[in-house]
Amino acid sequence: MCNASAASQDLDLESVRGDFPALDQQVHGHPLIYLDNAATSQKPRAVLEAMQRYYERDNSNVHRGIHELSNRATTGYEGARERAARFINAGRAEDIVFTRGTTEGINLAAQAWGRRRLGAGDVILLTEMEHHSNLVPWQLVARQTGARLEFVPVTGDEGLLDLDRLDACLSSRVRLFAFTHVSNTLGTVNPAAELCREARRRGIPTLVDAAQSAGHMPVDVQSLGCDFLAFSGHKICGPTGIGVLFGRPERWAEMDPYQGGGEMILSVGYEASTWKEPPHMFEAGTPNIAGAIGLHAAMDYLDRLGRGRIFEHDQALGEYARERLSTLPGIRILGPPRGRAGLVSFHLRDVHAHDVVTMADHYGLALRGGHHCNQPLMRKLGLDSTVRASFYFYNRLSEVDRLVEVLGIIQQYFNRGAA
Ligand code: C6P
Repeated sequence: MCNASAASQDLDLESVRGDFPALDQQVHGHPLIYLDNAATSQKPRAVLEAMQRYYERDNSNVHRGIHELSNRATTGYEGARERAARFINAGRAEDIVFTRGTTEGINLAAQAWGRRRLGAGDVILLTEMEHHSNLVPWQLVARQTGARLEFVPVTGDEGLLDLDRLDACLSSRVRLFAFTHVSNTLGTVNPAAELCREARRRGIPTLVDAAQSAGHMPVDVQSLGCDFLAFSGHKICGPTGIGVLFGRPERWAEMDPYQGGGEMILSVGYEASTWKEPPHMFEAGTPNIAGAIGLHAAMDYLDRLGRGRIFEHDQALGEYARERLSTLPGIRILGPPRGRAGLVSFHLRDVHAHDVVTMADHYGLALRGGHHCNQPLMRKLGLDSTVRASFYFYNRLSEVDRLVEVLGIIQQYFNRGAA
């Protein structure tokens, strides 16, 4: 039996839940049980209030004016950049570029770095468990440059990277290794530091997709040793439309601008222009100022709770859920039995994932069903969809119990129909 109850007691769950207005509601006559945190997390009052305060008092454009409100907006925006650097131990605020989210961060690296640095015959190494956001941008850049993609295999339902193949995969043709820290479908926590170390030993730059890890565990780019790392604000209690791309100074130095426009330039002529240094070179146009301020509040909030504690709580819920779910007949659970992140993805025999999610919604349960933007992995596993329950620090063990109970009701309903 896992240490689920011990971990839950470490967090003062009731007071934490009280910080999240959205959790306190009924859905279809039942108390909401929000288990779709891998898609997006709920937002604490501290984040909502920080954004409201900004719009009510400081709303202005950044870096343009020298009036009081513009100075306040600039201070808030640049303060968020410094906070983001501390959040992932980046060392320098200049190495933080604000993006719309993980997807844009990876596209930025692919286009601004990959397009300039890759050529025919080069290999971009990914893994078989990548989210479409860490696959399609590399497919695009491969088409543009003549590079090709290769993949570190996934072992099967237990969802681990086949590390015995890593050495062969990291061949002399590899110019970049991009991989997810935590799989949004399998719940696997990849050994990111080890993967970066092996790549670095061979002189290969790395990109870590931290969409599912940054808000759930301590993430330190210096101890990971990665070259790029991307994450989204909305999955870590912040607002939508803001994210972070970290890059090492030597990587920024190898890059062309991503987009052109205001804010990123030094001097513009009719024929040609020059641009600022990173990070501003990569932030064309008016940025998401309120988003950055909300993200700042979210990072403060998470670090007050402690991401180490959050990880323990998430893991305990994930393992408890895996154990309880395995008692259901005809269930196929993906991902490792132990050491998993706080999400469980599964398939129920004879019931389509969309039917499960639709029926569960009538009981107030928010789940996700589908391919979770992991179509090639699903195909490899012989599935077209799974149901996914994904947890965060405000979820309770009793919500897992209710999930299992409702799934039992759904199975009974469909089995009666089939009889
Ligand atoms: N996964 C999920 O329900 P954006 O959309 O840019 O904030 O994040 C993209 C992304 C990248 N990598 C991983 C590992 C992810 O899980 C996600 C988003 C959501 O699982 C939406 S498909």
